[in-house]
Amino acid sequence: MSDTNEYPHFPSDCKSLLSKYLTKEVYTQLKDKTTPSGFTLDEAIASGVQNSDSGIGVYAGDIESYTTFSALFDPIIEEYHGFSKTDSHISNLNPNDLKAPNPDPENKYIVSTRIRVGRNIANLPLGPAISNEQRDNVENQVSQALNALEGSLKGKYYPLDGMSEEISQKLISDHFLFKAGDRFLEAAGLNRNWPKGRGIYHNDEKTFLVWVNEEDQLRIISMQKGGDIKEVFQRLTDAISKIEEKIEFSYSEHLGYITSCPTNLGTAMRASVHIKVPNLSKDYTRFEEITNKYHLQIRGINGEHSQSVGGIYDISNKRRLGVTEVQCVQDMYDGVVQLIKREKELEAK
Ligand code: ADP
Ligand code: DAR
Repeated sequence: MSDTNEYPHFPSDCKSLLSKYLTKEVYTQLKDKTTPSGFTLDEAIASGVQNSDSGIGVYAGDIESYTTFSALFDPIIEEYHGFSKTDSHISNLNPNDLKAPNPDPENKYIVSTRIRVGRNIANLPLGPAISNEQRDNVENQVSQALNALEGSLKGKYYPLDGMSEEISQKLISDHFLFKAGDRFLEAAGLNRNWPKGRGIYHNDEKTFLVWVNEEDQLRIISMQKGGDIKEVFQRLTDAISKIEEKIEFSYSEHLGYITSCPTNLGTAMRASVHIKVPNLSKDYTRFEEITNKYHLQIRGINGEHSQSVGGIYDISNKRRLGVTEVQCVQDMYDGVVQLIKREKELEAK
Protein backbone atom coordinates (compact mmCIF):
# COMPACT_ATOMS: atom_id res chain seq x y z
CA MET A 1 0.00 0.00 0.00
CA SER A 2 1.31 3.45 -0.78
CA ASP A 3 0.96 6.73 1.08
CA THR A 4 0.58 8.98 -1.94
CA ASN A 5 -0.70 12.01 -0.01
CA GLU A 6 -2.29 13.10 -3.28
CA TYR A 7 -6.04 13.35 -3.87
CA PRO A 8 -6.93 10.18 -5.81
CA HIS A 9 -8.49 10.14 -9.26
CA PHE A 10 -11.78 8.23 -9.56
CA PRO A 11 -13.06 7.25 -13.05
CA SER A 12 -16.31 8.99 -14.06
CA ASP A 13 -18.22 5.67 -13.83
CA CYS A 14 -16.98 4.93 -10.28
CA LYS A 15 -19.96 4.41 -7.98
CA SER A 16 -18.20 3.63 -4.69
CA LEU A 17 -19.26 5.40 -1.52
CA LEU A 18 -15.57 6.29 -1.16
CA SER A 19 -15.64 8.30 -4.39
CA LYS A 20 -18.90 9.93 -3.28
CA TYR A 21 -17.73 11.06 0.16
CA LEU A 22 -13.97 11.58 -0.21
CA THR A 23 -14.16 15.17 -1.37
CA LYS A 24 -10.96 17.17 -1.80
CA GLU A 25 -11.85 19.00 1.40
CA VAL A 26 -12.21 15.76 3.37
CA TYR A 27 -8.98 14.42 1.87
CA THR A 28 -7.08 17.60 2.86
CA GLN A 29 -8.62 17.44 6.37
CA LEU A 30 -7.61 13.79 6.95
CA LYS A 31 -4.53 13.10 4.81
CA ASP A 32 -1.93 13.85 7.51
CA LYS A 33 -3.73 12.10 10.39
CA THR A 34 -2.65 8.70 11.73
CA THR A 35 -4.25 6.33 14.22
CA PRO A 36 -2.35 4.95 17.27
CA SER A 37 -1.44 1.92 15.07
CA GLY A 38 0.12 4.35 12.56
CA PHE A 39 -2.70 3.64 10.05
CA THR A 40 -3.19 6.40 7.47
CA LEU A 41 -6.01 7.68 5.28
CA ASP A 42 -4.20 6.50 2.14
CA GLU A 43 -4.11 2.99 3.60
CA ALA A 44 -7.81 3.14 4.54
CA ILE A 45 -8.82 4.12 0.97
CA ALA A 46 -6.26 2.01 -0.96
CA SER A 47 -8.78 -0.73 -1.88
CA GLY A 48 -11.30 1.67 -3.36
CA VAL A 49 -8.61 3.67 -5.18
CA GLN A 50 -7.09 0.54 -6.76
CA ASN A 51 -10.51 -1.09 -7.44
CA SER A 52 -12.79 1.55 -8.95
CA ASP A 53 -15.59 -1.09 -9.13
CA SER A 54 -15.76 -1.20 -5.31
CA GLY A 55 -19.16 -0.66 -3.75
CA ILE A 56 -17.71 0.84 -0.60
CA GLY A 57 -13.91 1.14 -1.04
CA VAL A 58 -12.65 1.70 2.51
CA TYR A 59 -11.39 -0.52 5.33
CA ALA A 60 -10.53 0.40 8.93
CA GLY A 61 -7.07 -0.54 10.25
CA ASP A 62 -8.16 -0.35 13.89
CA ILE A 63 -11.14 0.75 15.99
CA GLU A 64 -9.64 4.23 16.15
CA SER A 65 -9.90 4.56 12.34
CA TYR A 66 -13.65 5.07 12.80
CA THR A 67 -13.00 8.21 14.90
CA THR A 68 -9.73 9.49 13.39
CA PHE A 69 -11.25 9.33 9.86
CA SER A 70 -14.87 9.91 10.93
CA ALA A 71 -15.30 12.70 8.36
CA LEU A 72 -15.11 9.91 5.75
CA PHE A 73 -16.44 6.86 7.61
CA ASP A 74 -19.51 8.54 9.18
CA PRO A 75 -21.28 9.48 5.90
CA ILE A 76 -20.40 6.09 4.38
CA ILE A 77 -21.83 4.27 7.42
CA GLU A 78 -24.91 6.52 7.42
CA GLU A 79 -25.65 5.87 3.75
CA TYR A 80 -24.95 2.11 3.79
CA HIS A 81 -26.67 1.29 7.12
CA GLY A 82 -29.09 4.22 7.55
CA PHE A 83 -27.31 4.75 10.88
CA SER A 84 -26.27 8.22 12.07
CA LYS A 85 -23.16 9.17 14.07
CA THR A 86 -25.33 9.69 17.16
CA ASP A 87 -27.16 6.32 16.97
CA SER A 88 -26.35 3.42 19.30
CA HIS A 89 -26.23 -0.26 18.32
CA ILE A 90 -28.12 -2.92 20.32
CA SER A 91 -27.26 -6.64 20.28
CA ASN A 92 -29.66 -9.58 20.84
CA LEU A 93 -28.24 -13.07 20.37
CA ASN A 94 -31.14 -14.90 22.06
CA PRO A 95 -32.50 -17.56 19.64
CA ASN A 96 -35.69 -17.83 21.76
CA ASP A 97 -36.69 -14.44 20.34
CA LEU A 98 -36.56 -15.79 16.75
CA LYS A 99 -39.86 -16.89 15.22
CA ALA A 100 -38.70 -19.32 12.54
CA PRO A 101 -40.28 -22.77 12.16
CA ASN A 102 -38.57 -24.57 9.26
CA PRO A 103 -40.07 -22.92 6.12
CA ASP A 104 -39.11 -25.89 3.89
CA PRO A 105 -39.35 -29.13 5.93
CA GLU A 106 -39.36 -31.19 2.72
CA ASN A 107 -36.07 -29.57 1.60
CA LYS A 108 -37.60 -28.72 -1.78
CA TYR A 109 -36.24 -25.17 -2.02
CA ILE A 110 -33.59 -24.48 0.62
CA VAL A 111 -30.35 -26.30 -0.20
CA SER A 112 -28.47 -25.05 2.87
CA THR A 113 -28.44 -22.45 5.62
CA ARG A 114 -25.40 -20.54 6.95
CA ILE A 115 -25.18 -17.81 9.57
CA ARG A 116 -21.85 -16.11 10.28
CA VAL A 117 -20.53 -13.26 12.39
CA GLY A 118 -17.24 -11.39 12.11
CA ARG A 119 -15.28 -10.72 15.25
CA ASN A 120 -11.96 -9.01 16.05
CA ILE A 121 -9.93 -9.15 19.25
CA ALA A 122 -10.17 -6.13 21.58
CA ASN A 123 -7.17 -3.80 21.88
CA LEU A 124 -5.44 -5.11 18.73
CA PRO A 125 -5.24 -3.54 15.26
CA LEU A 126 -7.58 -4.94 12.60
CA GLY A 127 -6.32 -6.91 9.61
CA PRO A 128 -5.18 -3.97 7.45
CA ALA A 129 -2.83 -2.61 10.15
CA ILE A 130 -1.92 -5.70 12.22
CA SER A 131 1.74 -6.76 12.25
CA ASN A 132 2.78 -10.26 11.15
CA GLU A 133 3.74 -11.11 14.75
CA GLN A 134 0.41 -9.85 16.11
CA ARG A 135 -1.47 -11.84 13.42
CA ASP A 136 0.43 -15.02 14.38
CA ASN A 137 -0.43 -14.36 18.05
CA VAL A 138 -4.11 -14.05 17.10
CA GLU A 139 -3.88 -17.44 15.36
CA ASN A 140 -2.29 -19.02 18.45
CA GLN A 141 -4.77 -17.47 20.92
CA VAL A 142 -7.86 -18.29 18.82
CA SER A 143 -6.81 -21.84 17.84
CA GLN A 144 -6.06 -22.67 21.49
CA ALA A 145 -9.51 -21.43 22.55
CA LEU A 146 -11.20 -23.39 19.72
CA ASN A 147 -9.28 -26.63 20.28
CA ALA A 148 -10.63 -26.61 23.87
CA LEU A 149 -14.26 -26.70 22.72
CA GLU A 150 -16.30 -29.77 23.68
CA GLY A 151 -19.49 -31.60 22.73
CA SER A 152 -21.00 -30.87 19.31
CA LEU A 153 -18.57 -27.95 18.82
CA LYS A 154 -15.52 -30.18 19.31
CA GLY A 155 -13.18 -30.18 16.32
CA LYS A 156 -9.73 -29.28 15.09
CA TYR A 157 -7.84 -26.21 13.79
CA TYR A 158 -6.14 -26.54 10.39
CA PRO A 159 -3.53 -23.87 9.50
CA LEU A 160 -3.66 -22.74 5.89
CA ASP A 161 0.16 -22.65 5.84
CA GLY A 162 1.16 -26.14 4.77
CA MET A 163 -2.38 -27.22 3.79
CA SER A 164 -2.32 -29.10 0.49
CA GLU A 165 -3.82 -27.32 -2.55
CA GLU A 166 -6.12 -30.32 -2.99
CA ILE A 167 -7.57 -30.07 0.53
CA SER A 168 -7.95 -26.26 0.45
CA GLN A 169 -9.66 -26.36 -2.97
CA LYS A 170 -12.04 -29.10 -1.76
CA LEU A 171 -12.94 -27.04 1.34
CA ILE A 172 -13.51 -23.95 -0.83
CA SER A 173 -15.62 -25.80 -3.43
CA ASP A 174 -17.66 -27.34 -0.59
CA HIS A 175 -18.33 -23.75 0.61
CA PHE A 176 -16.46 -24.26 3.89
CA LEU A 177 -13.25 -22.25 3.36
CA PHE A 178 -12.58 -18.68 2.25
CA LYS A 179 -11.16 -18.05 -1.21
CA ALA A 180 -7.63 -16.64 -1.39
CA GLY A 181 -6.47 -13.62 -3.36
CA ASP A 182 -9.53 -11.36 -3.30
CA ARG A 183 -8.23 -8.18 -5.00
CA PHE A 184 -10.27 -5.91 -2.70
CA LEU A 185 -8.75 -7.51 0.38
CA GLU A 186 -5.31 -7.53 -1.28
CA ALA A 187 -5.39 -3.78 -1.87
CA ALA A 188 -6.60 -3.22 1.71
CA GLY A 189 -3.51 -4.98 3.06
CA LEU A 190 -5.58 -7.88 4.41
CA ASN A 191 -3.62 -10.53 2.51
CA ARG A 192 -0.17 -9.54 3.80
CA ASN A 193 2.10 -12.50 4.66
CA TRP A 194 -0.55 -14.90 3.26
CA PRO A 195 -1.07 -17.79 4.11
CA LYS A 196 0.79 -17.45 7.44
CA GLY A 197 -1.49 -16.94 10.46
CA ARG A 198 -4.58 -18.02 8.53
CA GLY A 199 -6.59 -21.20 8.98
CA ILE A 200 -9.92 -22.89 9.56
CA TYR A 201 -11.40 -24.71 12.54
CA HIS A 202 -14.29 -27.08 12.08
CA ASN A 203 -16.17 -29.79 13.96
CA ASP A 204 -16.38 -33.30 12.47
CA GLU A 205 -19.75 -32.62 10.80
CA LYS A 206 -18.52 -29.25 9.36
CA THR A 207 -21.64 -27.60 10.81
CA PHE A 208 -19.50 -25.32 12.99
CA LEU A 209 -16.50 -23.55 11.49
CA VAL A 210 -14.25 -20.59 12.32
CA TRP A 211 -12.11 -18.79 9.77
CA VAL A 212 -9.02 -17.23 11.36
CA ASN A 213 -7.41 -14.01 10.03
CA GLU A 214 -9.25 -13.65 6.72
CA GLU A 215 -11.05 -10.31 6.38
CA ASP A 216 -11.68 -10.30 10.13
CA GLN A 217 -9.70 -12.09 12.82
CA LEU A 218 -12.59 -14.51 13.35
CA ARG A 219 -15.50 -15.48 11.15
CA ILE A 220 -17.66 -17.71 13.36
CA ILE A 221 -19.91 -19.84 11.16
CA SER A 222 -22.81 -22.24 11.72
CA MET A 223 -24.13 -24.04 8.65
CA GLN A 224 -25.98 -27.17 7.56
CA LYS A 225 -28.03 -28.64 4.72
CA GLY A 226 -31.70 -27.70 4.60
CA GLY A 227 -33.75 -24.86 6.06
CA ASP A 228 -33.75 -25.30 9.85
CA ILE A 229 -32.68 -21.69 10.34
CA LYS A 230 -33.41 -21.70 14.06
CA GLU A 231 -31.13 -24.69 14.68
CA VAL A 232 -28.31 -22.98 12.77
CA PHE A 233 -28.80 -19.78 14.81
CA GLN A 234 -28.89 -21.72 18.10
CA ARG A 235 -25.58 -23.45 17.31
CA LEU A 236 -23.96 -20.12 16.38
CA THR A 237 -25.06 -18.33 19.57
CA ASP A 238 -23.90 -21.28 21.70
CA ALA A 239 -20.49 -21.14 20.00
CA ILE A 240 -20.12 -17.35 20.31
CA SER A 241 -20.78 -17.45 24.05
CA LYS A 242 -18.29 -20.32 24.52
CA ILE A 243 -15.55 -18.47 22.60
CA GLU A 244 -16.28 -15.24 24.51
CA GLU A 245 -15.36 -17.06 27.74
CA LYS A 246 -11.75 -17.06 26.46
CA ILE A 247 -11.50 -14.07 24.07
CA GLU A 248 -12.63 -10.42 24.45
CA PHE A 249 -14.10 -9.06 21.21
CA SER A 250 -13.71 -5.47 19.99
CA TYR A 251 -17.04 -3.69 20.57
CA SER A 252 -18.36 -0.14 20.89
CA GLU A 253 -21.75 1.18 22.11
CA HIS A 254 -22.02 3.17 18.89
CA LEU A 255 -20.82 0.72 16.23
CA GLY A 256 -21.37 -2.67 17.88
CA TYR A 257 -18.87 -5.38 16.95
CA ILE A 258 -15.92 -3.73 15.20
CA THR A 259 -14.91 -5.05 11.75
CA SER A 260 -12.42 -3.99 9.10
CA CYS A 261 -15.10 -3.35 6.45
CA PRO A 262 -17.76 -0.84 7.57
CA THR A 263 -20.47 -2.93 5.88
CA ASN A 264 -20.04 -5.57 8.59
CA LEU A 265 -20.22 -3.30 11.65
CA GLY A 266 -22.83 -3.86 14.36
CA THR A 267 -23.92 -7.49 14.34
CA ALA A 268 -21.26 -8.34 11.74
CA MET A 269 -23.82 -11.00 10.81
CA ARG A 270 -24.74 -12.46 7.45
CA ALA A 271 -27.54 -15.02 7.62
CA SER A 272 -27.98 -16.77 4.28
CA VAL A 273 -29.73 -19.59 2.53
CA HIS A 274 -28.84 -21.18 -0.78
CA ILE A 275 -32.31 -21.42 -2.30
CA LYS A 276 -33.72 -22.85 -5.55
CA VAL A 277 -36.06 -20.32 -7.18
CA PRO A 278 -35.75 -21.13 -10.91
CA ASN A 279 -39.19 -19.74 -11.82
CA LEU A 280 -39.13 -16.60 -9.67
CA SER A 281 -35.61 -15.68 -10.78
CA LYS A 282 -36.80 -15.54 -14.40
CA ASP A 283 -38.78 -12.44 -13.35
CA TYR A 284 -35.78 -10.69 -11.76
CA THR A 285 -37.73 -7.46 -11.14
CA ARG A 286 -40.31 -9.34 -9.05
CA PHE A 287 -37.49 -11.32 -7.38
CA GLU A 288 -35.79 -8.07 -6.32
CA GLU A 289 -39.09 -6.52 -5.21
CA ILE A 290 -39.37 -9.25 -2.59
CA THR A 291 -35.70 -9.19 -1.54
CA ASN A 292 -35.70 -5.38 -1.28
CA LYS A 293 -38.90 -5.41 0.82
CA TYR A 294 -37.20 -7.68 3.38
CA HIS A 295 -33.80 -5.90 3.27
CA LEU A 296 -32.14 -8.85 1.58
CA GLN A 297 -29.16 -9.16 -0.73
CA ILE A 298 -28.92 -11.57 -3.68
CA ARG A 299 -25.51 -13.22 -4.23
CA GLY A 300 -24.17 -16.04 -6.34
CA ILE A 301 -23.48 -19.38 -4.67
CA ASN A 302 -19.69 -19.33 -4.63
CA GLY A 303 -19.19 -16.31 -2.39
CA GLU A 304 -19.24 -12.58 -2.84
CA HIS A 305 -18.97 -11.37 -6.46
CA SER A 306 -19.90 -14.86 -7.78
CA GLN A 307 -22.80 -15.89 -10.03
CA SER A 308 -25.91 -18.00 -9.45
CA VAL A 309 -25.76 -21.58 -10.71
CA GLY A 310 -28.78 -23.64 -11.79
CA GLY A 311 -31.36 -21.22 -10.44
CA ILE A 312 -29.83 -21.41 -6.95
CA TYR A 313 -29.16 -18.09 -5.21
CA ASP A 314 -27.50 -16.98 -1.96
CA ILE A 315 -30.10 -14.86 -0.17
CA SER A 316 -29.02 -12.99 2.97
CA ASN A 317 -29.80 -10.07 5.24
CA LYS A 318 -28.40 -6.72 4.08
CA ARG A 319 -28.88 -4.82 7.37
CA ARG A 320 -26.14 -5.43 9.97
CA LEU A 321 -25.88 -2.23 12.05
CA GLY A 322 -28.70 -0.64 14.07
CA VAL A 323 -30.60 -3.95 14.06
CA THR A 324 -30.11 -6.91 16.43
CA GLU A 325 -28.85 -10.36 15.43
CA VAL A 326 -32.39 -11.72 15.94
CA GLN A 327 -33.71 -9.07 13.54
CA CYS A 328 -31.04 -9.96 10.94
CA VAL A 329 -32.11 -13.60 10.98
CA GLN A 330 -35.81 -12.67 11.10
CA ASP A 331 -35.31 -10.42 8.03
CA MET A 332 -33.81 -13.34 6.14
CA TYR A 333 -36.40 -15.83 7.36
CA ASP A 334 -39.42 -13.64 6.57
CA GLY A 335 -38.06 -12.88 3.08
CA VAL A 336 -37.35 -16.55 2.36
CA VAL A 337 -40.93 -17.49 3.34
CA GLN A 338 -42.19 -15.02 0.73
CA LEU A 339 -39.73 -16.23 -1.93
CA ILE A 340 -40.89 -19.84 -1.42
CA LYS A 341 -44.56 -18.74 -1.49
CA ARG A 342 -44.05 -16.93 -4.81
CA GLU A 343 -42.03 -19.82 -6.29
CA LYS A 344 -44.85 -22.24 -5.39
CA GLU A 345 -47.42 -19.95 -7.06
CA LEU A 346 -45.35 -19.88 -10.25
CA GLU A 347 -44.87 -23.66 -10.17
CA ALA A 348 -48.65 -24.10 -9.98
CA LYS A 349 -49.21 -22.04 -13.17
P1 ADP B 1 -19.29 -14.23 3.89
O1 ADP B 1 -18.75 -12.87 3.84
O2 ADP B 1 -20.61 -14.31 4.57
O3 ADP B 1 -18.33 -15.27 4.38
P2 ADP B 1 -19.26 -15.11 1.10
O4 ADP B 1 -20.35 -14.69 0.20
O5 ADP B 1 -17.85 -14.78 0.77
O6 ADP B 1 -19.70 -14.57 2.46
O7 ADP B 1 -19.37 -16.73 1.30
C1 ADP B 1 -18.32 -17.44 1.89
C2 ADP B 1 -18.50 -18.91 1.58
O8 ADP B 1 -19.71 -19.37 2.23
C3 ADP B 1 -18.71 -19.21 0.09
O9 ADP B 1 -18.05 -20.44 -0.21
C4 ADP B 1 -20.20 -19.41 -0.05
O10 ADP B 1 -20.51 -20.30 -1.11
C5 ADP B 1 -20.53 -20.04 1.29
N1 ADP B 1 -21.92 -19.83 1.69
C6 ADP B 1 -22.53 -18.64 1.98
N2 ADP B 1 -23.82 -18.85 2.30
C7 ADP B 1 -24.04 -20.20 2.23
C8 ADP B 1 -25.16 -21.05 2.45
N3 ADP B 1 -26.36 -20.56 2.84
N4 ADP B 1 -25.00 -22.39 2.25
C9 ADP B 1 -23.81 -22.90 1.88
N5 ADP B 1 -22.69 -22.16 1.67
C10 ADP B 1 -22.82 -20.82 1.84
N1 DAR C 1 -15.50 -5.37 -2.20
C1 DAR C 1 -15.53 -4.29 -1.22
C2 DAR C 1 -16.18 -4.75 0.11
C3 DAR C 1 -17.68 -4.71 0.13
C4 DAR C 1 -18.32 -5.49 1.27
N2 DAR C 1 -17.83 -6.89 1.30
C5 DAR C 1 -16.97 -7.33 2.20
N3 DAR C 1 -16.57 -6.58 3.23
N4 DAR C 1 -16.46 -8.56 2.06
C6 DAR C 1 -16.27 -3.12 -1.84
O1 DAR C 1 -16.04 -2.00 -1.42
O2 DAR C 1 -17.04 -3.38 -2.74
